[in-house]
Amino acid sequence: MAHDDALHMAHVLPGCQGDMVWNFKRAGQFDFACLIPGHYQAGMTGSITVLASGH
Ligand SMILES: [Cu+2]
Repeated sequence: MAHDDALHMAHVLPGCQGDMVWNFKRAGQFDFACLIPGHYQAGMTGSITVLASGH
């Protein structure tokens, strides 16, 4: 994944929502995590599956 765009992360207050855009160059399974110190260790992580597009 290319980290060349400020839209790839979002900071939101508790109970609020935000938007971000991730552009994946290939299909696959990718792990993601919060970059705030201690949050990864606290389990603020996840996994996303990117499917190949039909074109
Ligand atoms: Cu966090």
